[in-house]
Amino acid sequence: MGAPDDPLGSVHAGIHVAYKGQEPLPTVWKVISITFVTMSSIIPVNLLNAATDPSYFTNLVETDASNPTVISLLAFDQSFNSVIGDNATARQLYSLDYEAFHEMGTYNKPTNSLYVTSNYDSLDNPINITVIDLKNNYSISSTHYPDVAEANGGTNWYPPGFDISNGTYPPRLLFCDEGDFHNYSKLVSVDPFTNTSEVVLNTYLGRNFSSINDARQHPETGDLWFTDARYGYWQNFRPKPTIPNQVYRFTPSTGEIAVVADGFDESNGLEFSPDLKTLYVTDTGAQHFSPNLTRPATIYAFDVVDQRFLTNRRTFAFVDKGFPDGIHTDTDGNVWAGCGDGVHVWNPQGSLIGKIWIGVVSNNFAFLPGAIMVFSNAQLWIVEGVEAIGREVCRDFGVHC
Ligand SMILES: *[C@@H]1O[C@H](CO)[C@@H](O)[C@H](O)[C@H]1NC(C)=O
Ligand SMILES: *[C@@H]1O[C@H](CO)[C@@H](O)[C@H](O)[C@H]1NC(C)=O
Ligand SMILES: *[C@@H]1O[C@H](CO)[C@@H](O)[C@H](O)[C@H]1NC(C)=O
Ligand SMILES: *[C@@H]1O[C@H](CO)[C@@H](O)[C@H](O)[C@H]1NC(C)=O
Ligand SMILES: *[C@@H]1O[C@H](CO)[C@@H](O)[C@H](O)[C@H]1NC(C)=O
Ligand SMILES: *[C@@H]1O[C@H](CO)[C@@H](O)[C@H](O)[C@H]1NC(C)=O
Ligand SMILES: *[C@@H]1O[C@H](CO)[C@@H](O)[C@H](O)[C@H]1NC(C)=O
Ligand SMILES: CC(=O)N[C@H]1CO[C@H](CO)[C@@H](O)[C@@H]1O
Repeated sequence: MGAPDDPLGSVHAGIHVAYKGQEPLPTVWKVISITFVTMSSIIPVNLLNAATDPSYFTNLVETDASNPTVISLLAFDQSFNSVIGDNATARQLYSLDYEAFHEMGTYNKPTNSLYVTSNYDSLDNPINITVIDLKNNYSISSTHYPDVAEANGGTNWYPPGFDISNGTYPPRLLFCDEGDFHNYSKLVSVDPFTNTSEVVLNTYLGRNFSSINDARQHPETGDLWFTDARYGYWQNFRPKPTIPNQVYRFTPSTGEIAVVADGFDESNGLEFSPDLKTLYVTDTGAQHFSPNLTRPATIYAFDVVDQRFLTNRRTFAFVDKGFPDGIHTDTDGNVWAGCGDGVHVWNPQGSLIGKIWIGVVSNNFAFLPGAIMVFSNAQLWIVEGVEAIGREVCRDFGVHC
């Protein structure tokens, strides 16, 4: 793990692995390295120079992709300084020998922890839920929950009957389970305080989903909006798909389910604008588990009509590096997505205004009050002193914004 000659020092932390179900709860203590990398101030990008110099960005910032330790804030537009915060700083929290930090990144107030899914490894080593304890120096542990086979994205979950908008924090997490050769792909509700779970949805009226990828709950209707893609099939842990890649809307109180958008290569992340009038959907078609750069690496925007339908599909952004995966908006309507070299940020008009650059893939990230945690699989990074406020942060953390 950490380089033996690590000049920045390292600490030892314990990782507690709790496997649920019939199995006992083995505890595995591992030595990990926590490296602190202080960041440079915001680096301005000269777009006119970049327009005629294909190597401009290679020369601007670089990192060792096999052991990334650099994190930079790149301003493609001056407005990025006030969005990220003039005094924002960033550091690496973890560099592990397995990919603990991949997707989700949902906060649960009763446990004061952030829930992150690990990357897929093998059927013998199923995807972990990595629990980051925010009250205890970001210490991490790995766990599995009943009924959750191979989790990917997810969100906070207010079951029917809970008042979503009254500031009561959600007691449950919703996991998008990609499934495997035996288990359905499904939405599973988990109470991380009691470690109990409940299957919310595992079929489209009798037909199987392929690999449910990510979900959001509409904060006014309570409907779950989610995407389905083929990654379990591409990664050889799901059967051949029998349904297109689509966006669905599910009403948990009645069981009604509808397809609201199709025509994707790989429908992946999704997120509402803060005024709930726009839905953004990322298409990661450029990656089927072999990359193909002529397929989509695109964020599409739709108008949300009557809180139920999508119209006016348009190309919001095409990313210059990798593909846009997990996506979140802030309270000013800026759109943030995990991409091939870090987190990219667009204003609501679709102009790229900045990047949290790490030089390697970031599949997702999470807004905390005044901070952003960036997931790059084996590494976890934090940007502190952030001005932008995540769309759901005030509600989820129960803080006044
Ligand atoms: C940033 O730091 C400078 C110098 O310490 C300080 O004057 C300024 O108020 C800070 N800005 C914010 C937004 O905190
Ligand atoms: C789950 O976590 C344990 C350590 O806590 C690690 O050994 C294992 O490889 C992880 N599995 C995955 C798929 O990340
Ligand atoms: C948190 O971790 C840092 C880095 O190892 C250490 O300096 C600090 O004392 C820790 N704080 C607590 C409260 O454990
Ligand atoms: C919010 O709504 C829930 C469920 O309706 C209720 O139990 C709770 O007391 C409410 N909280 C506040 C602060 O109004
Ligand atoms: C649907 O998935 C279940 C659970 O994996 C499986 O038993 C069933 O055969 C699948 N149905 C079809 C039509 O593929
Ligand atoms: C739930 O699991 C966590 C580990 O993720 C453990 O710390 C906690 O004690 C468990 N709670 C119960 C009620 O079993
Ligand atoms: C890349 O994808 C395009 C569009 O699907 C396809 O026509 C092309 O054959 C693919 N190229 C390779 C090398 O697979
Ligand atoms: C997490 C989970 O529900 N896993 C199940 C997958 O399917 C096998 C075979 O039916 C079960 O034994 C597992 O419990």
